[in-house]
Amino acid sequence: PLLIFQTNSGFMRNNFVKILVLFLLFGTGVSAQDPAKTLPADLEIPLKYGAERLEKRQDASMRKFRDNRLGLFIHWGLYAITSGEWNGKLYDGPSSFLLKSANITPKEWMKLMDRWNPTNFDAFRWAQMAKRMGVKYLKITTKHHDGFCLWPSAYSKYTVAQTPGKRDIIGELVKAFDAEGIDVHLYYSILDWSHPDFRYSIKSKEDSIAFSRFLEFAENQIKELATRYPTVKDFWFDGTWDASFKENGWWSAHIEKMLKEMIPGITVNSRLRADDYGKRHFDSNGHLMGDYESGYERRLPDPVKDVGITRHDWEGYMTLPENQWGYHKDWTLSYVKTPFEAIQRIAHATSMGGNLVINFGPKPEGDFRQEELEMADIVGKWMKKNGECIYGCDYAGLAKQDWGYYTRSKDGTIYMIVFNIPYSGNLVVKMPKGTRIEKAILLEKGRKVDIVETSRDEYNVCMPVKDPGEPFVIKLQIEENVDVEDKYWDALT
Ligand code: JFZ
Repeated sequence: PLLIFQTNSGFMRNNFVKILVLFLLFGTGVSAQDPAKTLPADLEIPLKYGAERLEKRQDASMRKFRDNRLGLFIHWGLYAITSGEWNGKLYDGPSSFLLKSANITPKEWMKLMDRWNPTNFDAFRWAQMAKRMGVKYLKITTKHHDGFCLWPSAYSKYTVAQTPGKRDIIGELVKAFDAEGIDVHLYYSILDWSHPDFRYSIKSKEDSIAFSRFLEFAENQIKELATRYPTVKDFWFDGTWDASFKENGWWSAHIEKMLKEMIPGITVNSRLRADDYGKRHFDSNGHLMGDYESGYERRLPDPVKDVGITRHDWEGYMTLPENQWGYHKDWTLSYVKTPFEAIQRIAHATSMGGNLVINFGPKPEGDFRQEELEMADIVGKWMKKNGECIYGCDYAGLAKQDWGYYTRSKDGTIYMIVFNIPYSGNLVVKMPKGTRIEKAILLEKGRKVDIVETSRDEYNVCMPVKDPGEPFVIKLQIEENVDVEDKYWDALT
């Protein structure tokens, strides 16, 4: 019936049916849908503001973004001062949402600017910590939802320039991280709680006019950031889930284009984007918008069910306590992840072709808390020893096994990142037909590990007797295009 409709009906009706099909296929869910669900080309609807391309970007900047694999997120702003507390009451939600959860007016909130004076802030010390941690890029909040800007924006009165601290935090960070060879990515929230022209939805002509002014303001700020800090490698947009924004998909496409003209090679996250029909991240035809999917937040794709995501670049985000981005004075309110859990997420992300970004929320004076320094230290030590299985590595195309995660380097080496050792001591590896494991080596010690072929294309990699006490890596050298010899176990009986 669909085909008859398509050949006999007019354009509008034709598209109506397609949209109906799209709706049935994708529903209205937002981010991180199953990316394997794309449409037969003849069912696609024409989009002016949809995906720019169907394949991964393969230029040098995108390859650098991908090879980086591990990043550091920093959420810093006035919420570090309140640190989850208002009028003697402690709020257990994200400290960066205090304005909302404690019902504070923007005017009252911005009085905190008088107390912004991070005397201990030293961008070079931050960059050195990042270097020790082994992160290859920094994502820094230029402006979070409250509207306070960490750079002296000419378009807002709520900026560092109007505080006792005065210093251009973004400028100092870009300089220090550039000097350490760590890429800088700028976070920018479109959602703005203190701008009078911001609207959640457009209900009247006045709303429409105000929101147009708001989009002009945001564009000016984005342009200003790209002009002031032209060495940055990425813009990461947030706060794009409201109806007002979704109705203006054209603007998100325009901003992506503008940034790519201003800074050649720049990457932009999918969360910036909405299409002609207000569909976010993935357009109405199921194609990824922006350069990488940024919907994996505080969770990661399932290693078995979600392998479809390996067709895209993506980035996942992890907070130390549950959903705590900015500094919160009380970390007993939720579980706090340990460094080994962070390392597991790093391995998990790389094994599925994604990046992982670990979030820190510095104190108002500019210091990191003890737990963060410890995280940086342990992750950094592990990355120093084992980084070769993460940086520049990707999805290996092998079936997930219980002991941990596979990654593959550009030269075809397979890495086994081991988190669980079975009682048998044997780590099972299933290789594709026509390949053979030539050699297994403990990455850290360079020592050979025994391998036994247990049935066709299946091996036991025999665990070293001594437990290394931390996640460890075995390197597999693979021989490809092997002639398959007949063996007695080929018989099925
Ligand atoms: C947003 C912010 O609200 C939060 O403060 C932080 O900056 C984070 C990086 O981004 O929070 C989100 C955004 C998207 C989802 C969840 C939380 N999501 O898509 O599931």
